[in-house]
Parts: sequence; C-alpha cells; structure tokens
Amino acid sequence: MPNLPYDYNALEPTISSETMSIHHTKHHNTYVSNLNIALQELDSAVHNNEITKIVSLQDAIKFNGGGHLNHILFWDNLTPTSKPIKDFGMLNDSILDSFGTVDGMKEKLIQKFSKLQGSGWGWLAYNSINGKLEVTTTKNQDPLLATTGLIPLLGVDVWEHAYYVDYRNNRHEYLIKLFRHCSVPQAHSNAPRLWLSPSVRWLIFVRRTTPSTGSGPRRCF
Ligand code: MN3
Repeated sequence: MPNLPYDYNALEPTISSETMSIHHTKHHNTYVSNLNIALQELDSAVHNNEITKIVSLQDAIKFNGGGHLNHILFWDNLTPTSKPIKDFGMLNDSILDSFGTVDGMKEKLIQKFSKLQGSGWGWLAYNSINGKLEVTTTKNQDPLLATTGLIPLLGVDVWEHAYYVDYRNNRHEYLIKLFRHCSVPQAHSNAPRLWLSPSVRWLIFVRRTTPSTGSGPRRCF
C-alpha cells in the first residue's frame, strides 16, 4: 500500500484532509486488502486446478486490482500546487492537435466526466492506434488500459466518496476545482512515459517494483 506523495491536507481547501485521509486509508486500502485476498484464493485455485473457482475470482480481481491501479494514478496526478493548467509540457502539441486549445480540452474533460452515470473514472488517454488523445470514462473500478487498450495519462476519480464530504452531490464543482490540482506530466512520469516530438512516437512503460514480503502468504502490494 503506497503512501501519498504529499500530506493529507496538501490539497486543501479543494479537497479536505478528511476526504483525503478516508479515501486513502479506507477506500484505497480496502481495494488492496481485497485484491490480496482474491490473489491468495487464486493461488490456491491454480494450485488445485479448480477452474470454476479461478473463473469466479475474475470479477474480484478486476474490481479490486482496478481500484488499486486507478488510485495510484489518481494520487500521482494530483499536485498541491493550485493553479489552472496551462502548460502540459511534452503533451502540448498533442493537446492542440486533438482539442484545439488547452481550455477546450479541459472543458471537454469536465463535460464528459460530469455526465458519467453512477460510479467510475474519467480519463484523458492516449490511443496508440491512431496516435490521438481521447477523453473517455469507465464504470466502477475498470482499469483503462486492461479493459480498453487506451493508455491512461490523467485519471479522475468520480465516485461520490472522492467529493461528497466537500461538495455533496455537486460533481461538476468538484471537477472544476480539482483540475487546478491536476498534473499530467507528473502522471505520465510515473505511468507510461511518453516521448512526443511533436506527436506521440513511442511509449516506454515504467513498471513499479514491488518490495519482497519474505515468507508467508503472497502479497502483491
Ligand atoms: Mn476512490
């Protein structure tokens, strides 16, 4: 379970310390715990060649594994610096090519994410087939890359637990304020690493190393 790269109160007043603390220590932690349980059961099922059990675990692995992956990206996307996004560094040319302006992209992101029905995630993504940036959403905790093939650059949690304490049911206001703390370059330095010149040319994935836990049941995180 990774620590946040900043203090729980670092995003105040946009996101309260209470929200950040509950979100990280309760919600994210629960996904990690349940993923570890599912993976231990998977180990046993594989060892005993229980195919039905293996198949029955897929939903839990997808939901909790996705919850873990998505939250890691979300924490890395956020930065304590509160200022409207104007400079996306290496992504600038691709943003202008795909959306016309940075403000146009932000508007499209907020519109799309606001309209997601139920719980899920909003994404700014790279489509490696056509070389374009895309705005999309996924339901529940579906991880973008594993379920769509799109490369996540910016992931925004639009589950109510991400904003209800601070914004009640006003998801739109949450998104407007949150975008002052989003940092795409910071995100893709930790997820897929992009080299753009002037558009995306190739991708190198930087895998996170997971510490060994020694003996005992396998824990992946
Ligand atoms: Mn969440």
